[in-house]
Amino acid sequence: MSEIKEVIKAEAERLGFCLCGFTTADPPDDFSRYLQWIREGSLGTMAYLKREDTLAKRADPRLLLPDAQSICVLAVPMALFPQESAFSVASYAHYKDYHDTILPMADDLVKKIRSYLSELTKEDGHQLPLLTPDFSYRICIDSAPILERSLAVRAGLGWVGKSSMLINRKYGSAFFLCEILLSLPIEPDEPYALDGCGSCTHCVEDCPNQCIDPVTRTIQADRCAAYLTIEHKGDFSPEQAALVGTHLFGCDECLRACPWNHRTPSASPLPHASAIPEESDENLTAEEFKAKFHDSPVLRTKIKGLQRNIAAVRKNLEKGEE
Ligand code: B12
Ligand code: SF4
Ligand code: SF4
Repeated sequence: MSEIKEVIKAEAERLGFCLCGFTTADPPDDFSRYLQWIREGSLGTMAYLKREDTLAKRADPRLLLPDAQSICVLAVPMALFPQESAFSVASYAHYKDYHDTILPMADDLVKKIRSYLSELTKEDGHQLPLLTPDFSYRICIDSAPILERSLAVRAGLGWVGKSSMLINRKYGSAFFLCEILLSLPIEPDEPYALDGCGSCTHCVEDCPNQCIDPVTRTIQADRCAAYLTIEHKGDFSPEQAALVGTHLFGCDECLRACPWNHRTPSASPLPHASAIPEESDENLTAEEFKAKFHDSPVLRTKIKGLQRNIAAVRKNLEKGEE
């Protein structure tokens, strides 16, 4: 059983995943932390995070794949790009939309597992009832209702930092997570039991909006510049516009502040987006916006959202000059 795990880990590395660990498909112990965060109610317009059906799935991943027996948790590294403009753009927006680019990597891994198990079955000349090549699976990347960071801790990838980011000793926190739920019974890895944050509070101090709670290791999302510039629907109130600061799209301040990211290997297998947002995008037509950002996560804000962000940043920069 552990041989298949080693085969999958080696294949994951070959495909460009920097981390790969396994956990069971059992409900995560800290769903209560999620519920508490929901109750505190700093969701802003992200109401989808508290829908009854998706809460149930976060509480029990087997609702996403009824015969799931194990979960393969993977990470893909990204570089933290230097900020070249006063209108700052999160590093992940330098890459093509990661939902689209990580999916084929995970699909390839599933194909490799299937062909490995087919070969094994042929070689052995008999059926392996538990490790069948006819296994079922489900890939989750960000948008599925699953507690990605909790499962990553349980699969041994790292710890949840005060910034609420999942951090690994070698790769810091500049990476994306992806899970493959499998009907195969693969031996789980040891959960990550250490806390690499210690007495550090750099992210708490550097967060421009003081929205990090170092005790619960969650953030007050409706004050977070990443939320406001990516997820917030509708216009900004004057207070929200001020909280946007100089962030045109997303925010990396708590990643940049983290000492674990200062020695992160910067190579990423992910392809760069055709364009990154800039101040002059306020003049784009809807068609030009779609064409410019066709492969970028910026599409999520829609043209109105991007123009709203540009207007807020410009005003904040002007205020700073007064
Ligand atoms: C909603 C969301 C957001 C919201 C809210 C973020 C937040 N911190 O809650 C907003 C829009 C603000 C956001 C911003 C960003 N996001 Co986001 N986001 C999500 C999403 C969809 C859900 C997160 C969520 O449920 N939050 C609620 C809190 C309560 O849950 P949680 O963070 O998982 O917290 C758990 C841990 O704290 C855990 N826990 C486990 N063990 C322990 C131990 C201790 C001691 C403690 C205290 C807690 C704890 O319990 C909690 C419940 O499970 C996930 C994808 C997913 N499906 O999980 C991506 C995700 C978290 N985001 C991601 C990224 C990359 C970002 C940004 C960096 C993007 C950017 N540059 O702008 C920022 C970073 C901001 C930040 N500090 O978190 C990555 C993070 C990868 C990583 N290394 O951790 C994810 C996993 C997406 C992915 N597949 O890669 N995001
Ligand atoms: S993404 Fe920015 S605003 Fe949000 S918690 Fe991190 S530093 Fe604060
Ligand atoms: S900056 Fe310090 S406190 Fe914040 S997540 Fe990184 S190590 Fe932890």
